[in-house]
Amino acid sequence: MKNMLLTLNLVLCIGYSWCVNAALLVSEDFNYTDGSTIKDANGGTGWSNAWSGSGEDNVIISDNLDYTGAIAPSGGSALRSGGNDISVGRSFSTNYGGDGDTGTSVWISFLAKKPGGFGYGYVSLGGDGSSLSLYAPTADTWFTRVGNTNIYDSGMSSFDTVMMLYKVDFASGAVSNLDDLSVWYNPDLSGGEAGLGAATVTSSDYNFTFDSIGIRGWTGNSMQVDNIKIGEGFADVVAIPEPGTFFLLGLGLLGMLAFRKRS
Ligand SMILES: [Ca+2]
Ligand SMILES: [Ca+2]
Repeated sequence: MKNMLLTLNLVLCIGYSWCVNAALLVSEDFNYTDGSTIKDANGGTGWSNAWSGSGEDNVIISDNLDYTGAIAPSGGSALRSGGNDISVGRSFSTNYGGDGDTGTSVWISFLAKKPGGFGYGYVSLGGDGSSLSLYAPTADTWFTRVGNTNIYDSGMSSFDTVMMLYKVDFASGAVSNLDDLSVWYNPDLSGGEAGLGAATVTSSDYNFTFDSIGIRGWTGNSMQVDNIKIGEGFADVVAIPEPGTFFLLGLGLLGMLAFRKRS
C-alpha cells in the first residue's frame, strides 16, 4: 500500500515541486453557522485556542468573500468584525519566525473588505517582532502597515474585497535579524508562483514573528475577513483551479492499477 501511495504521489507531483514537502500550517474559512458570534468558535487548523471577541457585531455572515483573480470561491460564510472597537483575535499553535524558523519562509493569504466608510479597520499579524497589517485608515484605501507606520498606500478602495498575499523570508542566524517581506495586492494567480511577478511591496527593514492574528473594525464600521491561510509554500495558501489536476489524478490511478497488476 505504501508503494502504491508513493506511486500516486510521484505521478501527481511530477512537474509540481511545491507538492512534495510544502504544507498548509494555518487555515480558517469561517464557515460557521450564519448569525453566530465568532467568540469561542474553534474550527480550522493550526490554532492554539478559540476565537476571542464578544460583541453583537463580531458575527458570522453568509456574505462570504471571493476573489475573482483565478482563486477558487472561498464559499460558505465570512467573519464580520466591528462595533464598539472590540477586536477579534486568535493565537497560532506556534510562533512563526521564532527559534527553529530562522532561514525558512512562510506564505500568508486572506481576503478582506471594509464595507463602511467611517473609521479604520485592520487585519494584523503580531508577535514579539513588528506587527504586519492590512490597514484601512479613514482615508479608505488599503495600506501595508508595519508596527504603527503605514509603509505603503495601495490606492485601492478598502470598500472592495482585496486578496492579500505575503511572503516572509525569516533571516538566518539570530531571530532578531531583519527579515525579507514581499506583499502582493490582488495577485495574478493564474501562472502559479512563477507568474506572480514583482511584489507590490518589498522590505528588508523589519524583524517579524507571528504568534497571533487580530481583526478590528472601528465603531460604526466593520471588517469582513475570509480564508486565512499560512503555509510553507505558495500553493498552500492559494486555491487555483487547476485544469491539469484531474488529468494527473487519472494518471495516478492508472499507475496504481498498473502496480496492482504487477504485484
Ligand atoms: Ca468562507
Ligand atoms: Ca528575524
